[in-house]
Amino acid sequence: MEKEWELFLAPYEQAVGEMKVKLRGIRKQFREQNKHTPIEFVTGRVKPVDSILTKATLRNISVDRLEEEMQDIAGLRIMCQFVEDIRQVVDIIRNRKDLQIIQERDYITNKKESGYRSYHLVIEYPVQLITGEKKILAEIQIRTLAMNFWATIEHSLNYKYQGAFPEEMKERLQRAAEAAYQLDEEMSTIREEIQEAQHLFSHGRGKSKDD
Ligand code: 0O2
Repeated sequence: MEKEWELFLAPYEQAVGEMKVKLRGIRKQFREQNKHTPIEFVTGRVKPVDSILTKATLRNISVDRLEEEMQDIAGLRIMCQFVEDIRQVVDIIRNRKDLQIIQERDYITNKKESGYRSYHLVIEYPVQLITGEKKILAEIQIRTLAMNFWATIEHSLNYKYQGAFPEEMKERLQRAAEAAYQLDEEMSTIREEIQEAQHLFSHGRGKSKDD
């Protein structure tokens, strides 16, 4: 059984690895050209088997339909400094020739009831295997650092409460989401000044090893 899962997940592992390199490459190009990079950092993961099974049960997805119906077995996350950067990242991804966007979910304009905000792209990505090409689905979540802060905390609390938040906690989280939204708004208004400062800073300090 374990071996079967390993084989099933191998193309997803490959896709996540490749996509991380490619998305980090976008950041690198901006840095090399001394431009503000719309990508602050990138993470990626393959959904653990127990989470796949839990989600499959919740959504009534049979195990032999996972490839077609579970869109986030391969997951990438792109963090941006400013809300405006999200649009730019989406445009860059739209123009790529090595993947195809098949769905977009804008939880920024339409935030979730929990307070969750992020821009989701479901893509079809071809991986080259020794048996030939295989197209897999992957989900890219694009969000600001403030949205990510909120989502990370809420996700761990969700784990603790198994989604059944006490009313007070739910309200606190909604208020925190609102505060994160306000922070993004404030940052946007001073964005140009921040960018100018960053430009001066990056010229003065040289490049660090993970730039
Ligand atoms: P993980 O890997 O634990 O993060 P639906 O949930 O029905 O609206 P669907 O098909 O699951 O729709 O896709 P959606 O909503 O576009 O993406 C689901 C993923 O978005 C979740 O993955 C989370 O990563 C993130 N997400 C969505 N809503 C919330 C939220 O309220 N709080 C937080 N913290 N994250 C959210 P999973 O499946 O939870 O897996």
